Amino acid sequence: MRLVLMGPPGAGKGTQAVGIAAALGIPHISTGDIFRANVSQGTALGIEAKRYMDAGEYVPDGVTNAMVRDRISHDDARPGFLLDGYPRTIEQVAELDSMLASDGYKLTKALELTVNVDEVVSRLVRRAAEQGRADDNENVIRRRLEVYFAQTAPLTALYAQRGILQQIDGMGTVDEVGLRIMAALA
Ligand code: B4P
Repeated sequence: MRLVLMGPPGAGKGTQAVGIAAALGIPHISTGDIFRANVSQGTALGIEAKRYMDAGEYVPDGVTNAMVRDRISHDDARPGFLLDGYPRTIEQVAELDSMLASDGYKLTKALELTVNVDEVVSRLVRRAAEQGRADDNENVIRRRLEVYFAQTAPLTALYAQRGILQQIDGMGTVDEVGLRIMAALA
């Protein structure tokens, strides 16, 4: 299975991806997690990514694409993978297609978690209080949502045209959403 998990910030991508990847025995590859690990280690990639993340903007495609190309070339990703938060732009979609095509593969499914805006804002505000993530303050959350709706939401139409989009209701408890996802993948 070669899967992508999409949805606005706070939709539950990172939350659900852990369980899906474990159930399917494939690695969970989160571009946000890789950026945050680099930020905390103070690498050159982390220093560059932090500028964009703290402002709620996307890290430039060139940087993100190279990072994903490298990650999915690792042995553990040969049988399949779950990409969480990638692709987020048209250029990333094209780049992912080319990464897969060079090995003779295609995406199996694009899963989109749908949630209303009030719910995602309240989840992220709650996470800000619990974890203090730098990009979870209210102004940055608003900007992340704008960027998502301008640049990423339209991508789901591309996957719908290909017949691989599966929309999943992301409202409800973590367990309820998880059961819906596993039913969609069965
Ligand atoms: P991400 O790390 O992907 O952050 P996110 O969109 O906010 O989603 P996340 O996975 O963390 O949260 P989730 O919805 O699971 O990206 C961060 C930044 O990295 C981006 O803004 C960008 O700058 C950069 N970046 C990443 N990928 C990029 C790319 N491809 N191109 C360019 N830049 C990129 O959960 C949110 C909260 O909701 C959690 O606290 C969770 O506990 C809670 N929650 C989840 N499900 C719930 C439920 N059912 N009920 C109640 N709470 C729930």
